Amino acid sequence: MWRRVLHLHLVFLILLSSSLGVDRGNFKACHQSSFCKRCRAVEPDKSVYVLHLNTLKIEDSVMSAEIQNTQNLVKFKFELFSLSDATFRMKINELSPLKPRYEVEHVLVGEPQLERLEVKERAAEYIIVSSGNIKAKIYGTPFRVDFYHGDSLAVTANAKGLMKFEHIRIKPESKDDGSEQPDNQVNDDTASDPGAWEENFKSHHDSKPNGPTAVALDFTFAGAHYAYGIPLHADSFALKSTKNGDPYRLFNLDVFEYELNNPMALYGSIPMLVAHGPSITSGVFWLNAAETWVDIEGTHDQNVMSSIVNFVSGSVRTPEVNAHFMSESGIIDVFFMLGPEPKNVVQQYAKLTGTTPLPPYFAIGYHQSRWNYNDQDDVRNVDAKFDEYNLPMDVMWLDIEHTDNKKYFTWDSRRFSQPAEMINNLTAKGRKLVAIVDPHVKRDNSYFLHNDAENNDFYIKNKDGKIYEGWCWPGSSSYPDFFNPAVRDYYKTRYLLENYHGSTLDMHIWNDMNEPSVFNGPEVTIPKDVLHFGGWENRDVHNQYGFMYTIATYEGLMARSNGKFRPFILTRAFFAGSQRYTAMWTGDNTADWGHLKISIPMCLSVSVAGYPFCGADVGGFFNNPNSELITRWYQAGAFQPFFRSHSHIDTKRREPWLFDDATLHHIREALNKRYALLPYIYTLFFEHEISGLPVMWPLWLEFPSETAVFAVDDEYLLGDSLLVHPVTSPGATEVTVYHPGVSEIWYDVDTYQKFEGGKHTKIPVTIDKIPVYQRGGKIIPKKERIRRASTLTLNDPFTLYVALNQNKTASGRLYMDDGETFEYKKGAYLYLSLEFAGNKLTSRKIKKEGSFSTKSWLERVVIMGIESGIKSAVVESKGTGKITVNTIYDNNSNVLVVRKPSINMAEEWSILLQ
Ligand code: NBV
Repeated sequence: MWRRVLHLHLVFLILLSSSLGVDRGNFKACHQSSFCKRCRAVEPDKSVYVLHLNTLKIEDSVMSAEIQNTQNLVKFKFELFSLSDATFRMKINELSPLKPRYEVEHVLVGEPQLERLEVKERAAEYIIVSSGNIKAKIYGTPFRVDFYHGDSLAVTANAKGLMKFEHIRIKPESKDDGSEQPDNQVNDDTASDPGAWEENFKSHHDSKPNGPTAVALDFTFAGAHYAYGIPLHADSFALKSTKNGDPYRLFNLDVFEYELNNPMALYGSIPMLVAHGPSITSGVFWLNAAETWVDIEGTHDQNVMSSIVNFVSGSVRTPEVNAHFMSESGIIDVFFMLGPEPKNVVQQYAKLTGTTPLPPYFAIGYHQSRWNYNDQDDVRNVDAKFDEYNLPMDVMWLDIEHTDNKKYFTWDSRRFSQPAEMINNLTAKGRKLVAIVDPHVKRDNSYFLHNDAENNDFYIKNKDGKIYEGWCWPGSSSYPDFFNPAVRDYYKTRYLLENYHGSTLDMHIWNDMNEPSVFNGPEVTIPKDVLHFGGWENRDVHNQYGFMYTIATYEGLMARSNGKFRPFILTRAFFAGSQRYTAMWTGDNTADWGHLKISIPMCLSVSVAGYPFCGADVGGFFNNPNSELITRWYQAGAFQPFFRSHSHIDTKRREPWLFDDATLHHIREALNKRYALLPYIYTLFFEHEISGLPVMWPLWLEFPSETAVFAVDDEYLLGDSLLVHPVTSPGATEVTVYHPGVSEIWYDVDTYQKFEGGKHTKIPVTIDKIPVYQRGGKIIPKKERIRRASTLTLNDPFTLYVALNQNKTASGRLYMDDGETFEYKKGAYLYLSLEFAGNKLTSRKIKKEGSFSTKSWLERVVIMGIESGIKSAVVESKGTGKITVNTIYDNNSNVLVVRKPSINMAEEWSILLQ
């Protein structure tokens, strides 16, 4: 048996690793996709779509009208919904389709809240409707809509007239005698396209029973310098012009050894784009789960860049960005988030699709993974070594080899004979386990999951109605249809402790390969013509499959503890809405500097698309990092939301102690920095849940008018208070850091050296240096006693780092709870507002009621940028009364330390410096 597994593994490796880097030939370019070609061929300014203004109706919050294709006379239903929070929704569907077209479900958090629409102006050629601060000007001929925030034009739909809506039609030769065109058949670009009714790619045939069904629309963002988002791509944060290459592609795929700086599709897709300029930010959310390509013009484009320059100097046109979305099927369903500030757009999107619920505390600690830890002794030893070498670590991970022959929900009985004991050994030290559960099911009659799936008709089907079979890790596999609620319900029960033998409440889940990955499928996934629940083709729903799978996992983990404990799930495939259930990572990267560097823009892109819990495999998945690369990667990863080291089965073992002493030391330092910051990062996650703001912020989120930060890819803000500029090049002796904000002050967190905002500075970087800066005016809470795992630090004392701005004030927040249950939803938490002004630091509860008590106390306050002359500090709280404590001042760094104020953090208190 082992030999067979090994053989399969080898065959696969030989098949795939014969080339270095991605095999582009495995994946379609736009010119190999008939619908992409047709959509891209639409010529600008020749729109054939008109909106008949005389058909227009307005009822409360909804405006509807008929749109018509003037060439083939097909009619469409146009609807414009005015939503709360400066958002419009526009839907266009066939007025009377031959068959229903797929409309995405499960993504929106609920029915969006509607706002009343008012008619502002009516003319022969247009109508203006408004609601609150936003308005839409709808033109009839050609059809076009301008969306405004106040009087500023933000987005125009169909600005270039690239709209396309291919109605469902009868196949030409299917007319009985074949003599004439069927009734709804037309002589358009599909008639001459051999790919319209069937398409071949490599050895794969796509039968396309519904023929051409593409939808496309273009958007122009007036005043925008760049567009961002539409993840996941291994590319710059500011989207590039696609004029001379392929569009950005959104189609969930398992791309082996993905390449950097290109728009190829990767594991996850979020069709959310944010366009930003100094005076307006707006976003477009294209709610479509089919394969989608997006052309971008304007950004990084020489002409536009020079027109921006000219604009600044008073001539030529306003800068703008154009985005052209093209999807293979579905309807046009698009949300316009009209800002006007960047934070508004991010929050408007969060309102539609939801936020990430506060993760358990351990999930933001450090994760130790590898494909694979060989057996339970290996796990035990690695776990013990982390203690031996004084390295904090919260979670150990098990990859696919822990199972009985890749039958998920089982254990290899020889190598993991006592899984529960193994987990309890971790738990005893406050640690957790994560085990992988992939969606492909081994077609093995002795496997309960396969039998249950067959007996209950749970698998996705070929178009002929037979169960679809593909090749994956276990060999011949089938794929449960997670669009079917009965399948999700069944999976949910698999996670119950009585069903998942050997699991415990301390074991969390990793969902991989859920694009889904099929080794022998077209583009390494399932064919487009396989059928899901409700008769929808994979073509219609593809990008949602992995997301539906993780919903089942989430519900399973919720059910197993009766909703008591917060689940932690990592997913590789994702879609809009995934953020409500899972963390994600950037997949199979490589141990090289380029991959380290790109982890920043990749995580920023998902962050602005509403998905905060992002990380990249620390060290790189493929190949072996040298000591410098692994050091720099830990240093960078320590400041990213999800922090996990992971590596391919064929790489050398790379636990930190396997490197030289200096490297081990630097890794330990990076881990310690992460652990000290956990209270701050946890507070950011809490605030994300309630506000929708990300954890990792692009600089323009906080400094929207500072054009110098618009294309920055090598630094970011962690929340509003820390600037992070990881070192991502080999042999670096210095990096150029941009400290944003002209009137800001930034303090180096290691040396307290001050930097003025609005300037580039060369910073020397020895191998132990992580350039991180605290913003003047901000207070950061830390816990500096480093223990084996974050869960053991619950009652540890805090140090507050107070960085003064030019006005000698600062503020911050601190969130605390039990770190693992949903009791916080019932108010069992502390959320504190910390303020420093007039030489007095105060802590007040933002939420007064609630029932969370803590043993944590205030151990130290470090104040940066303060003048000398302070003699002592008077602490006042209910518990302590008024007491005077010592302070120490350092003249060189202008830092004052208040020692042992010893106040319980659950109290309201003040410290007056005298
Ligand atoms: O399960 C094995 C790997 C996993 O380690 C990795 O993190 C995933 O992204 N998995 C992909 C399968 C195939 C890797 C070539």
